[in-house]
Amino acid sequence: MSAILRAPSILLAAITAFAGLAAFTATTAHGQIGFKDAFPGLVFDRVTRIAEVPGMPDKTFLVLEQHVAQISLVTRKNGAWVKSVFFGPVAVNQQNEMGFLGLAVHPDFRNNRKYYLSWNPVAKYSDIIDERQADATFTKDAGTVRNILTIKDPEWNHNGGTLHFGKDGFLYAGFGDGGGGDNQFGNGQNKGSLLAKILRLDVDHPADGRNYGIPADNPFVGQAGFAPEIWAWGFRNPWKWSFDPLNQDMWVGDVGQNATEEVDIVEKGQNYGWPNMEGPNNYKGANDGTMKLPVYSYGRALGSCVIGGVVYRGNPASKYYGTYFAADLSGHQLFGLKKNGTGPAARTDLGAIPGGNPITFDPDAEGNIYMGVEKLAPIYMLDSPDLKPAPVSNLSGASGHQGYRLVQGGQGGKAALPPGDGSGKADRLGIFNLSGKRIGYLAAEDLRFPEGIRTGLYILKPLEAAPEDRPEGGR
Ligand SMILES: [Ca+2]
Repeated sequence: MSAILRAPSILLAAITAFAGLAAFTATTAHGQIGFKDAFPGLVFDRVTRIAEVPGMPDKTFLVLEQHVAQISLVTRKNGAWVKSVFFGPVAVNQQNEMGFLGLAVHPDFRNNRKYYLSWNPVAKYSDIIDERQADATFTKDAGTVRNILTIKDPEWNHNGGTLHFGKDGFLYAGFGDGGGGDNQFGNGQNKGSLLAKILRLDVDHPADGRNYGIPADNPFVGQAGFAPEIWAWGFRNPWKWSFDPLNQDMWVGDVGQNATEEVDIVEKGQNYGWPNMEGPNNYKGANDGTMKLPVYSYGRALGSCVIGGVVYRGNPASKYYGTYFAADLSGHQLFGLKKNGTGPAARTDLGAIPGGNPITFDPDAEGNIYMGVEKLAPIYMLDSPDLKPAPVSNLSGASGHQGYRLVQGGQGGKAALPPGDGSGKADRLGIFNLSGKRIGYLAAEDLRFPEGIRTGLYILKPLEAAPEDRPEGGR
């Protein structure tokens, strides 16, 4: 990561300069993806996470600003996006890669108001995960905090810090090798260290003197020498990673040392090789025969610091459905990867990144993809006719009904369907899980998920009345 330290006075000047910013328009070549200002009129400093909050009455995001050390609430109000302070600013370590690094909203946030923040305090050095709570309005942090994990970290670089909940309800957290260079602290293959690892924690059931529980099916539970928190190991700096919203594949961008950047689809219990290997190549050792190869890697001609991205699941009819969008910090090129069976992923270059070094990609419930950059700037949204949600009425469902749409939702939240997409013509929509089983209904006029349906990815289909509950006088 490049070093950009900014004095407060410069920050103020930059804010002033941005006040008159006209609508951002990207020029795009044929077949390329453009970028538009996702929240016109708003700017953010070094955005490391753009997390949609499920179940809110208006579309709402929590935005993490790395060095300002603030969580901003961004909400759609009366047709405009409004930014307010949710939490902070607080004092953090502002050395380059440190600060506010990761945020995950609890799957049951609408009931327990809990969220998780990973960050670095001023004192040198540590990686912290805290559990925090929103207040009853869901628009501000309540001030309650419970430390989940504090890891001593020898250097300012290679901290990782990305957090996400899995569909299994457990919190996954990635951490780098401690920093310096060339794995100088020996954490890459140290099975007892939480650094250079992806961890899986049960934050709802603290046990055995820890502030979290160890899921019983974590891969190394009971194995001598292994920290039981470990889900996967052998990473250098898994700065950004994400789950494919459809199938939970864990796509990790692991930043390389001298020559090679790598993208892994991480499997439970597997070793990704650092520092024996850098990308697919032997580095300070060799593949011991168990180390997994990346699904994609690239050299210095294309960049020097991979920024892991997200898999697009916004529209099953799009040519980009299932494409992993990512970029390089210095390469400034958006690229797409598509998994080729079990073989390596194929890369397509999709356009120049505007306005700075990308540092995070995050999706919203409809599958739109947002990008944060390493300076004071707008948040961008990937923009292409191939990334628009398709009208329900234009899609054929396998069942022969008029159409379907894949949405994220649950827990009483309102399904976000664009107005006029045809779903309103049906009296109601069936909610199907990804196995095709109908688990409930949305009234078309209200579009609220029943409270009992857990937040997740569902298929909605305009539906005729089911035989068991046809209204009186119905067919
Ligand atoms: Ca570090």
